[in-house]
Amino acid sequence: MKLVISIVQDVDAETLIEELTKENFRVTKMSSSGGFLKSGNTTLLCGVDDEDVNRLFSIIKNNCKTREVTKIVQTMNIPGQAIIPTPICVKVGGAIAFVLDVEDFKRY
Ligand code: 2BA
Repeated sequence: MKLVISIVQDVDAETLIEELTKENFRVTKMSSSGGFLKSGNTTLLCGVDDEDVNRLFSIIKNNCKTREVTKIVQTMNIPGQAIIPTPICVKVGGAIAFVLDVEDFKRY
């Protein structure tokens, strides 16, 4: 068994969870936020049998889009001079996924 931890954008989360549930995956949703953009995202935990991992990934791929987000960073070109807000563009997602081996799984 594997534990797949996926980090997805909030806008994709509800549809993705619906699709996963329809396909009989079990999902735990956690609210999270990214260290770089400091904005909200969604972390999903899915415990899956090894043979279902690829099917899970194809559902994630089909439901998570890559988007460009503009972040304003404060830059100071010369020390002591004014701080200039500078927009930078970053590509977020579709999804980040970590796959962990599960040593044991119990449901009581
Ligand atoms: P954030 O940390 O808010 O990052 C959002 C996007 O900003 C990233 O998209 C990436 O394109 C860019 N980015 C992140 N750190 C950067 C840096 N130091 N310099 C320049 N650009 C940077 P994604 O890679 O698709 O990541 C989306 C979210 O997934 C991240 O949100 C974070 O919450 C999580 N994540 C990504 N990689 C991770 C990792 N290795 N470990 C833990 N969480 C991760």
